[in-house]
Order: sequence, then structure tokens, then C-alpha cells
Amino acid sequence: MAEINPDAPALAAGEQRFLRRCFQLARLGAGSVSPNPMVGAVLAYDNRIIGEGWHQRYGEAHAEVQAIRAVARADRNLTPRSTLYCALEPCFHHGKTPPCVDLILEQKIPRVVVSSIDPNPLTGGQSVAKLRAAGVEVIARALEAEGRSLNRAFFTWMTQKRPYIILKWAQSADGYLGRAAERTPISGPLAQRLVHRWRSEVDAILVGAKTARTDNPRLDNRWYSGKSPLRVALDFSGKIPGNAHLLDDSMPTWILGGKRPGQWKNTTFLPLAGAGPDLDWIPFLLEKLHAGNRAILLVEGGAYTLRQFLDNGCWDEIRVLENPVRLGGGIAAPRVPESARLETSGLIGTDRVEIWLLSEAW
Ligand code: AOF
Ligand code: ZN
Repeated sequence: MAEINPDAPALAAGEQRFLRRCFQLARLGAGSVSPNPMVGAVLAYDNRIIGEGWHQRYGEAHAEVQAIRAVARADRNLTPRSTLYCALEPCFHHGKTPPCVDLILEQKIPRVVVSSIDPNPLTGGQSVAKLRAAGVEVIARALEAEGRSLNRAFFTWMTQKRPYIILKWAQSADGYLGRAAERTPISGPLAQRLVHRWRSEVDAILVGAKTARTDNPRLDNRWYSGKSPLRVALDFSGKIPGNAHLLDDSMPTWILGGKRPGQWKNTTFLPLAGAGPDLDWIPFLLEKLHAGNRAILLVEGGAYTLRQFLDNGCWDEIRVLENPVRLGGGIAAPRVPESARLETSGLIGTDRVEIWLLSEAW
């Protein structure tokens, strides 16, 4: 990637506001744009936003196009005198849509403020260079840490060629996931709704065989708007009962295990050669998800499955919900590794939410 402004510039407060507005708009695409990044754009003239937009759906118009299109007729003469703020470097390449960099040049926008540089090698700094070569003033890498954190899943996907892995569990105040061999409700209703929001924002959701048997989860998103992710369950020894929700063929589902008899429309069986829980199934699954364009994986348990990811250092983010209930015993919750950094901590209803990230990464 081309070296661009090694020292990220300090932005004036008003400009920071416009760029943060881009981040806020970008998040509206959560759950609809993956494996693309979340991108927002704002066009401002003389401290006033004249157009704004975001990348709303995978394969559809990019944020810059939306922002430029959104300018009212009466303000169109201002476009060639405005600054365009972008949560990510505008694209350089012809993908599913034409290059945003060319649109910016066509529109004769004289100044562009960009947060992170696009890690996609098809762009990778080339748009910043092209704009500058054409005489456009470009401030690059502004509020870069925030821009990278916003799109940390996309950065991971692009640079590591695997899905971004979020481990999630709910625990009691005394550190248990539940009673052994029994579905144990822990989280309060608001926390449960938050979990469904998280489901709406990811591309795939995984549970182990034991959770599939004990909890009989649906793994869909029914308590929040937006889509449901691909369901994935481990079933190495074929013990998930045939009447389990995960085998109802009602929505796209992958079962890591041998094929069951019958006609399946939405369910795909992915047998591992020499199947067994000790086999290297994590790289196998990550590879399949990558090939299937699934950029964000949420691992919802149970203890064994979570521990496999933790012990192998295969995680990017950990989300813990803790309810004040005390169980006094049961299946111990995993521990957040020492290498994690607390990013967010707060209350949702009765439950504490903690989001942990890898320390050095973001
Ligand atoms: C932008 N603005 O809003 C987004 C960008 O297949 P396409 O045409 O949608 O291109 C996808 C790539 O474009 C994606 O990998 C990333 O590099 C960039 N995303 N770029 O200028 C946007 N979403
Ligand atoms: Zn673009």
C-alpha cells in the first residue's frame, strides 16, 4: 500500500464532526453490506452539510455516490466548492459499481477528507494519489483509529482472508454459563434483544453440538430488525436430534458433520474427513466461510466451542453479558484472556455488557 501522510493530521473540531457523522452514517449499513466495509460520506459547504449518504447494501451504490446524489437541486452549484468527507478512501476500481474517485473528479470537488485508507489492494492508496495528482486537496488518515475500528471486521477480512471472529457468552454474576445439561436462561429481555441485534449484524453464527442439543436454539434474529445470519452447528458425531430447530431446514444452515438422509433445501452438510472434535475444524470452517463470502462470524457457545477458539487464539472480539443472578454452580464461563483490552462496558437493562478487543489490534 502506498505511504500516505505518515503523520495523521489534526482536524479542526468542525471537520471532526463531519467525519464522525460519516462514521455514524456508515453504521447504518451494519448487517447489510458485508463483506464490504461500512462507509458514510458527507458533502459540506461553508460548514453546512449539503449532502450525505452511506453504503446501504452489498453490491449497490457507494457512500460517496449517495452523498453526491443527495444534494438538493438548489445546492448543486455548491458541489464544486465543497469538501467531501469519507469514512474510507474512495474506491479506485471498477467493482460492482464504477470508481468513486472518478465521480469526485467529474464533480470537480476540490477538497476531500478521508479517514482510513482502503486495505483492498485494488484501491490501497491509489485514489488518494490520483486525486492529488489531479490537484484535489486531500487530507488522508484523519481520525484514522476511529475509522479503522469502525471497519475492523473489513480490515481483518481483507488482510487476513478470513472472517472476523466474535466470541459471545452470557454468564451469571458468579461466573457460570448455565447448569449442566439443562437450558438455563440467564440474560434479561433487553440483553436478549441486543443479542438479536448482534445476530442481525453478522454473516454467520456458530454453536457446538452440545448447545445445539441442550438449548435447541433457533439461532435466528427474531427480536430485532434486519436479516438472520447463516446458522452453523458442529455435529461431528451426528447427535443433534432430527427434530431440533437447527435441522428444520427453515433457513440457510451448515452442519459440520455427516449428511443425514432426506431432501434438504437450505441445509448443507460439511463432513470433515476423519471427523472428530479433535480435528482441525476451525481452519476448515474459516476457509469455508471465506469461500462463501461470510466476513463476520459470531460464536455463541457453548463452553467447549468457545474454549477451542480461545485456546487457539482464534478470536478478534469477545462480548460478555453478565446478569446479576447467581447460579451457585454449573458450567464455568470461559475467562477473557489477559491479552484483551476492554473497549466498551455498560448496562443494558439488568445486564452488564462488556466488549473486549485484542489489545494491539485496534
Ligand atoms: C467506496 N465507497 O461506500 C464502499 C467502498 O463491489 P463494489 O463495487 O461494491 O466494491 C467493493 C469494494 O469497494 C470494497 O472491497 C472496498 O474496497 C470498497 N468499498 N468504497 O468508495 C463505499 N463501500
Ligand atoms: Zn466507491
